[in-house]
Amino acid sequence: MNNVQVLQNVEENFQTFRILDEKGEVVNQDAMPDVTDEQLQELMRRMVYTRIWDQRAISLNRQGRLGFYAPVAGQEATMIGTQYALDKQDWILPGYRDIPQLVFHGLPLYQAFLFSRGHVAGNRIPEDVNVLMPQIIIGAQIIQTAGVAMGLKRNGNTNVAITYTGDGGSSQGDFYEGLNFAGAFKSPAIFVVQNNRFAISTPVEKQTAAKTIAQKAVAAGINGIQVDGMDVLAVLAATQQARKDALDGTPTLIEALTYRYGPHTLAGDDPTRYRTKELDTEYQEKDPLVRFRLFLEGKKLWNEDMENEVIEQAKADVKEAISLADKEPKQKVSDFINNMFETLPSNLKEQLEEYTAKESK
Ligand SMILES: Cc1ncc(C[n+]2csc(CCOP(=O)(O)OP(=O)(O)O)c2C)c(N)n1
Ligand SMILES: [Mg+2]
Repeated sequence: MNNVQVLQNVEENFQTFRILDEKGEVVNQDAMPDVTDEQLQELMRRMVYTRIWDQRAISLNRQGRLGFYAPVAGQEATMIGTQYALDKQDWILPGYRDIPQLVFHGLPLYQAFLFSRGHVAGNRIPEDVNVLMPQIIIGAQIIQTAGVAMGLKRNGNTNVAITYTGDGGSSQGDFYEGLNFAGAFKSPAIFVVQNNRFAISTPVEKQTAAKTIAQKAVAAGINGIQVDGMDVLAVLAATQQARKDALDGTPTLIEALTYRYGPHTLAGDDPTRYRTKELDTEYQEKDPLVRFRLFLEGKKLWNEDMENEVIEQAKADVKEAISLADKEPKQKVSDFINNMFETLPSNLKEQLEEYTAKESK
């Protein structure tokens, strides 16, 4: 086999894994994850809940009541499906958009709102919630994940570490280092690339010459799978398998094909300047909630009343969380400095004194 054939051979082996098609029909019964009817309903509940809270967060941001926010609509199946496959004791190393995974892993919603405001109390993760704070630096959590997973294994733990990045993040040097390290040390790690086709305005076609991001696993000697990231059942099944394999010594790179309907963040990018209407429509027709709703309705497991109940619950929870976040004492500059360092560098001592004096008035 020559080099071209080797590459073709690799690429042919990375077909998109899917269980439900766009109409909610099962196209891959053999791969169906082993879940009860109640668990299927819970997956739907979580996706609906996330979409509503995302809408509320966007409007709270516009009212000036939230700070940094990266919308998630379109990516619910990837976020919810991967987290649902985890054990409570597994560790999540998230990026800035991955707030739903943290909340369903146990981070109180009001703390997610405080994180959005840049308040340090948003990063005081409760003791029993195994998540790190969201990483803003693209790709920085990937090597850490290989290390956290290695630590879990060395301590005799039977848990995994999972991390999330984007199509853009997969171009960072840290991405390759992390995958390689995890493979070499058989770290129980799962790397999820949420390929939403854009890194802010840069299309994925400019990100790599590789046909898939999943195939990058090959060079690291780990498992790789490309999954339809708008099919919650496929995402769940792929992550359950990845978790088993991770504990058996083989990490997995999961590339989830997805789309963000909204802007990159609420800081002002305008998607109409870098995406076409046709592309938006193409992905809206794959919507994870529509597809899964059709599937559940076909099994008589979902109806409008159930949906409305979740919508009301999500709205009420957001209201309560924002009022809890409002009760947190305002962050002072002196808190900020004190929280950053155990031993203060000399150049900040003067500033700390200055702010402490100002803020105690
Ligand atoms: C090291 C680094 N470089 C640049 C940035 C600025 N930046 C923030 S988000 C982003 C795009 C990331 O795109 P992708 O990885 O596809 O993630 P997505 O937001 O689409 O989920 C960039 C370049 C950053 N935060 N960190
Ligand atoms: Mg992206």
